[in-house]
Amino acid sequence: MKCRICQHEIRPFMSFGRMPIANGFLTPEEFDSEYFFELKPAFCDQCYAFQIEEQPDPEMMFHDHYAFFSRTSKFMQRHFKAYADWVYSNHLKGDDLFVVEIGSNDGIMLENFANRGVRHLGVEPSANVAEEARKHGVETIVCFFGSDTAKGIVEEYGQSDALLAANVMCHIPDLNGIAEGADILLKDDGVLIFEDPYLGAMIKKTSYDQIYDEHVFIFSALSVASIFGRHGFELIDLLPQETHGGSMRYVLARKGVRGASSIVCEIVDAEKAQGLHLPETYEQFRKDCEASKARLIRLLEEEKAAGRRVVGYGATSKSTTILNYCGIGANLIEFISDTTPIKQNKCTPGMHVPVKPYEAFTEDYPDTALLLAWNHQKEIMAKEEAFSSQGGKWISPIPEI
Ligand code: DWN
Ligand code: SAH
Repeated sequence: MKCRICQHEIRPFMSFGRMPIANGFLTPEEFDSEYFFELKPAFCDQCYAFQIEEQPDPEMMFHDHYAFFSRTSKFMQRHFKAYADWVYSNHLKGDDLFVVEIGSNDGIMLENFANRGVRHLGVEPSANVAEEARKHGVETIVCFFGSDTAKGIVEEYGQSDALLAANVMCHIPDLNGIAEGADILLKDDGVLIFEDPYLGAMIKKTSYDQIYDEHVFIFSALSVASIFGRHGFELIDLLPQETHGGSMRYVLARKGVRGASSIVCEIVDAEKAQGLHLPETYEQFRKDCEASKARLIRLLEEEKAAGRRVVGYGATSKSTTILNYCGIGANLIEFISDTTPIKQNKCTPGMHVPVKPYEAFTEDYPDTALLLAWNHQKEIMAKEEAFSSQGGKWISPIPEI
């Protein structure tokens, strides 16, 4: 295969096997026509882009019945208010400000700009979540962001002061097109700011569940500097985040226009010390994934042998990789509870575990809960004190089983 960024010849270093669409929750009538592809990660040692070999077409993943609504986590609502406030205080100056967000989902971040009366626009291809954003006063257009979209926005609204994103840049295969779009859209001193799950955290925690169809890339400072450096942008700041199991916020501007923080060099050095630029790091990651898989299966089999009821908590996209890679189905977990209505009373992609409303968990506590939404551990542990204190046991597949 060729690297999506620099066209260098690269080879996958492992396979997670046959995978369905991670957010493709389905009914039994749809089992026969379910789509599968092989999930194989690869690393490019020329431009440092960690990527998957094959990604299904974007339209198969993002459409008018997309299953992920950002507002389901109260913690993330607070996070996005803080993100928006930080952008406003640190990167927006002057009057008649205009902010664009890629992948604005249900408006969780942009509503904070709307509330301040800042001109804003969300670009969101999944029509159902975009509709939810509009209900919160967030102006949204339903389409994929790219250079053509950027031209259209400039014609209608003018250039923007900031182009923002969260957990979407890593979903987009044509990042060269995104960088071109950013160049068209942004004013001369405009900023491109985005955050995504961080490669350094994924390697450290063996959080291989970050790898699924939507996540075509997992970024590091090294790769982001290299990808956007090809298009006249430079990294001027980096802010590590605890969200989604360990993320990084990247701040970019046109080369030479704004000063760069010393943290950029510090983090790049730390990434080299961690070996994120070396192929052998990914060989070790493969071994760590295999060991993690073996431990999780063994633990769930022990629960079953002891006659204990195990239920999954949070039908995350990430869990599609865990369940399918480890072969965990209704044989090992009874069902998964999730608060998202569109996922409820359907089955999980690939392994077809029933997804039930949250009440199915609280009304008849299992012996053990498999915490598939491990990235929301703090929020969930606080919410489920009653389960834990009556003897309920948790298994978290990541970071340590
Ligand atoms: O990058 C992405 C991130 C932002 O969101 C997307 N590609 C898709 C999605 O990934 P995910 O599905 O792994 O995200 P979460 O936030 O880990 O999903 C949490 C799931 O757990 C949701 O379905 C809601 C559910 N949940 C729950 O049932 N009870 C969540 C919380 C906090 C709860 O208390
Ligand atoms: N920003 C939100 C949503 C992340 S989920 C959050 O952090 O919670 C990823 C979102 O990006 C989905 O809503 C999806 O429809 C959208 N998306 C995917 N590809 C896109 C593209 N090329 N342009 C704009 N949005 C895209």
